[in-house]
Amino acid sequence: PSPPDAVSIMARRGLMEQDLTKLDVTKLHPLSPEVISRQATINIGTIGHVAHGKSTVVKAISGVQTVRFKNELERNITIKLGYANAKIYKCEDDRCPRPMCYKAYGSGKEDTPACDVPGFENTRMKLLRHVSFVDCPGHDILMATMLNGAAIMDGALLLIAANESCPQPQTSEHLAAVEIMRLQHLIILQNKIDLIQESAAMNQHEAIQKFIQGTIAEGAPVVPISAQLKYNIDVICEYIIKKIPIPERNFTSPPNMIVIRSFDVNKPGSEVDEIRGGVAGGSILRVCMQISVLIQN
Ligand SMILES: Nc1nc2c(ncn2[C@@H]2O[C@H](COP(=O)(O)OP(=O)(O)OP(=O)(O)O)[C@@H](O)[C@H]2O)c(=O)[nH]1
Ligand SMILES: *[C@@H]1O[C@H](CO)[C@@H](O)[C@H](O)[C@H]1NC(C)=O
Ligand SMILES: *[C@@H]1O[C@H](CO)[C@@H](O)[C@H](O)[C@H]1NC(C)=O
Ligand SMILES: *[C@@H]1O[C@H](CO)[C@@H](O)[C@H](O)[C@H]1NC(C)=O
Ligand SMILES: [Mg+2]
Ligand SMILES: [Zn+2]
Repeated sequence: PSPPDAVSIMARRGLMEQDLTKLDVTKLHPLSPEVISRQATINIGTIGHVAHGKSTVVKAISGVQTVRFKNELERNITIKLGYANAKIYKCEDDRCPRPMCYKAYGSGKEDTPACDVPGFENTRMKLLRHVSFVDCPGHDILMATMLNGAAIMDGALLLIAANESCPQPQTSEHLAAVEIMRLQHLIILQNKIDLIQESAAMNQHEAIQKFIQGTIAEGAPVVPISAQLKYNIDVICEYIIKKIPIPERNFTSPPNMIVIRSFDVNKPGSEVDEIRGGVAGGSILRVCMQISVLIQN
């Protein structure tokens, strides 16, 4: 479609109008409505021990299943860095009770959906953040992959399974890794609380506090959740807004992209003259948002 059609299609889908001929790049900000309508501007990692629920919490927040490669599905673990975007909203009515007034949807959602809290259905919600998840593998042999992902994180969710003792080996290793990289903005998620009694959860809460004492995570919020049952996902949204600051982004400086993943888009057995290059995914430094680029050969 010609550009005016594209603009009107976006408007019909409830996205902010974006007319490139009128856009003043020097005035853009990571929270500009015309930016976050289409593009995530904050990168949030998920870290922690294998199978503690990193990919499940990303799915609960964004609606996107990050585990999609055949070998990942077979083994039910994350192998490559997963990628999923989510829009985070808050109800416009200040009387709407928290934490229910916070809500996340997938990236394609309109910018002003209706609130779904009973009694507030006629109120619109406001788009406050558009975040991009960097879903790390927790398996010990995939530590190098996790470190790649950590390079672009602005904040991270540290997942801890409530039905296992804390810390497990990669709980400590991943925390040490982000500590070395001076990633300060962490939210700890005590996951799988559907599997344990309240008293056990309280005991583990103490163990988590002891574990993070003296680390970069000291003082971080510890939120009990069930990623699978989507319990307390709204609390995570509230903390993402309140605890992970807006990174500085410069929309006019020359782009510099950190590549953290790559994909082969060719079918196995393709002839040489059919080969179409590949896809590099990563984050543009200075603007720093996750994108994928098709490299033509
Ligand atoms: N009961 C329960 N199970 C959960 C919960 N969250 C995740 N699980 C299960 O735990 C298993 C591992 O979840 P994943 O989300 O794949 O864990 P992960 O941390 O992404 O695993 P890796 O990426 O391989 O490190 C899956 O079978 C999930 O269904 C939860 O809140 N409650
Ligand atoms: C794989 O993970 C899904 C949820 O992500 C879960 O429902 C299923 O039981 C798991 N399968 C195995 C074999 O662990
Ligand atoms: C914790 O829960 C998971 C299911 O998510 C299960 O596979 C695992 O064995 C449990 N761990 C313990 C120590 O019971
Ligand atoms: C953004 O980068 C450009 C070019 O590198 C520079 O001139 C400008 O001052 C920067 N703006 C901000 C707000 O840092
Ligand atoms: Mg995973
Ligand atoms: Zn509301």
